Amino acid sequence: MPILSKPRWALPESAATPERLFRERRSLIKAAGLGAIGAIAAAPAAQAGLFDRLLGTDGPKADDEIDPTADLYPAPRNDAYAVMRPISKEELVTTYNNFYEFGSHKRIFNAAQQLSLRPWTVKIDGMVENEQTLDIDTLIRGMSLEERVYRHRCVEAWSMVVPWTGFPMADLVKLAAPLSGARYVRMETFLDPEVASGQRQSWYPWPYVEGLTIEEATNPLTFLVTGAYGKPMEEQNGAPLRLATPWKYGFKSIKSLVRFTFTDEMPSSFWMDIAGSEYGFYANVNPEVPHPRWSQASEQPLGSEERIPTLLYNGYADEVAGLYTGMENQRIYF
Ligand SMILES: Nc1nc2c(c(=O)[nH]1)N[C@H]1C(S)=C(S)[C@@H](COP(=O)(O)O)O[C@H]1N2
Ligand SMILES: [Mo]
Repeated sequence: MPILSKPRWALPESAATPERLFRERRSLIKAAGLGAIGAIAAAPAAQAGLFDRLLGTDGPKADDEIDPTADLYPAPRNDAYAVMRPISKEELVTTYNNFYEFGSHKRIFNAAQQLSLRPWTVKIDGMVENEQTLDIDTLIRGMSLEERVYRHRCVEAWSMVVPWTGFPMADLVKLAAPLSGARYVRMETFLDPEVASGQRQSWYPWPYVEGLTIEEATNPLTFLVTGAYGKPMEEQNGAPLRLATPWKYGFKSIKSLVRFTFTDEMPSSFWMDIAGSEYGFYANVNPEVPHPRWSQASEQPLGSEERIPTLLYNGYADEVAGLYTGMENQRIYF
């Protein structure tokens, strides 16, 4: 992940046209060894649908229509969470992704369509009164969904602004009813190497794991996301359930969640296990604390050619700075 050499999104808007996506699908077809079809690929873009079918996918929006919770969208927007920046283009947010389960590059949106979103269960266990395994649709329908526009700041120094739909994580914590000794929540992504080619790369410590303190998990800003842009979320963005902690670097926003474990021990995480000297537990955004290998002073919004200054706690200091008072000597910024 966190190696930013030549940002592909630092291209003009025109580079993200459907035509460009079409060309990328063509190269995917070739990569899949379908050389003969590659010859047809010289045909006009009108044929894009044909190639989509050959690939067994209709692109990023393939299965919105079969989502059993689709009727819940769009959810009412909560205007308490506004951002003084333009919302990122949906076609960028759904085609430029970090999701190592499907590859360690940004163009995983086609591969991610392989992820089957139903049936999907979410397990709540550990130090709780109510251990349970919930069907995702029961969970989502049991919550009151709202839309919030959030910033997202990747540790690689690109950023985006996304209208997420979801519910406060505090509501899930309430459902779990943690025991008084529980201090952290450990979260886990699905594990299925047959579907996720990245998970066949055994040098990574799969499954992807992240953690929060209970205080962080119950902060009103901490959001469990089920949708984006007024629809159920796409696989590549972490469907059917992902975390959004917008004051932290993006790798904390763990995707495609299957498990929440309440514990009295600070959990390690996927990136802490890979490179603990570069990625810590708290990972709060701070422009003054550089990554060991690059500056965090500024960032490049997706689809923009101009860099903008990065803000302390990614602009959410009012909401979250209080969580860290008295912790100045700890590694809270990476
Ligand atoms: N399971 C899982 N969750 C993940 C990642 C990942 O590789 N696997 N990447 C993280 C990183 S580094 C970022 S920046 C965001 C990217 O979210 P997006 O693709 O929706 O923009 O997802 C985070 N959540
Ligand atoms: Mo990231």
